[in-house]
Amino acid sequence: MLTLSAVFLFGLFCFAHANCTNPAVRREWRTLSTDERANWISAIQCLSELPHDPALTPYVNPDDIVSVNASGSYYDDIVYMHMDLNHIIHFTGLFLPFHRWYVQMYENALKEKCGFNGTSPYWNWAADAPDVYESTMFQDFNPVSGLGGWGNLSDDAQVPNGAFSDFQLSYPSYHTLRRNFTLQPYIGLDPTLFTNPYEDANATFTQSEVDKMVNGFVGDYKGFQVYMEGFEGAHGSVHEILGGDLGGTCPSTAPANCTPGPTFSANEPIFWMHHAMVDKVWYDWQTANSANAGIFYGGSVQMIDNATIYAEYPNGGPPMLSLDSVMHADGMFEESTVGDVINTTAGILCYIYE
Ligand SMILES: [Cu+2]
Repeated sequence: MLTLSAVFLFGLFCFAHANCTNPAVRREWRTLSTDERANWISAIQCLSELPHDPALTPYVNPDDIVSVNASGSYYDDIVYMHMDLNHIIHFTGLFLPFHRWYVQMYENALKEKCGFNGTSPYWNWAADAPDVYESTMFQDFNPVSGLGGWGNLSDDAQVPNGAFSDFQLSYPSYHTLRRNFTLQPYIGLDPTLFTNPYEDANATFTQSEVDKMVNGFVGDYKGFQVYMEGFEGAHGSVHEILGGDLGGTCPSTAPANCTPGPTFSANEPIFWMHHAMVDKVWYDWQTANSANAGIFYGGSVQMIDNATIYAEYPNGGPPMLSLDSVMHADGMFEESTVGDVINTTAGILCYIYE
């Protein structure tokens, strides 16, 4: 016979489990031990050696990307999702929730398929903003635990050292990982969108900029997202300052119609640590003021064709999104809603940041 207290205890257990009482703690890359770094890196290399998953089913099929390469790896498949969904996950309300979800799905894949036993690390780029080129992130050439340094500019900016010096990528064409330090990435771009074209990229992701984001925009989800993601914001600047794959530049092997942009930026393993940091800043903002917790606002349609329309809809135009909006997973993972990931210790998530 089930006593009342047994029912109560059982209920309490389920309640506790579903409500994330023991969240994973995401830590900064340089606080990880050498073994922990090697474990993350070897799991990534393992994903890049697993075969293509035929379940990959592009949803958007934009005409500015190449088609699926069935000879690619499982890592390439995950990159391809970001290429396919590019226009619905950037400059729309999905930017923050999709990338939060994407980092978690990636971590799950590292664990389930490749023996990763940690939690997603982040790169605190604010700490390196004063001198990104000389950052310790890019000075660890250990072939097992080091991220490697800057690319060789006489060899298509391919990274010549560290654990990813032979990291094989399939999109937009076969190449190995590239990094090309670019301090002023905005010169020559549309000056109505990039209004400060000579700005140094690292000026936009300093600690004082992070503080401005975390402590500002109280109750203003749109304002927070746009400051982070908008033109010359911290998110894009980190992508651009690393250039190469993270900057979405086309490799020399690419077809002539290759379109540079955010699409294949997940080729760069640092992508995941960059987006964990973007997520951390969002998390810090969400927890900085109760008016920020759980709020969401944004449209579903990218509106970046000109400055006038962008000014009205910087995080997407109608139809508007809600916490119930479903995020596409291209057949690779189970689909989730925005509401499933709005809180890192509820829904399908259970982690905090150190
Ligand atoms: Cu992205």
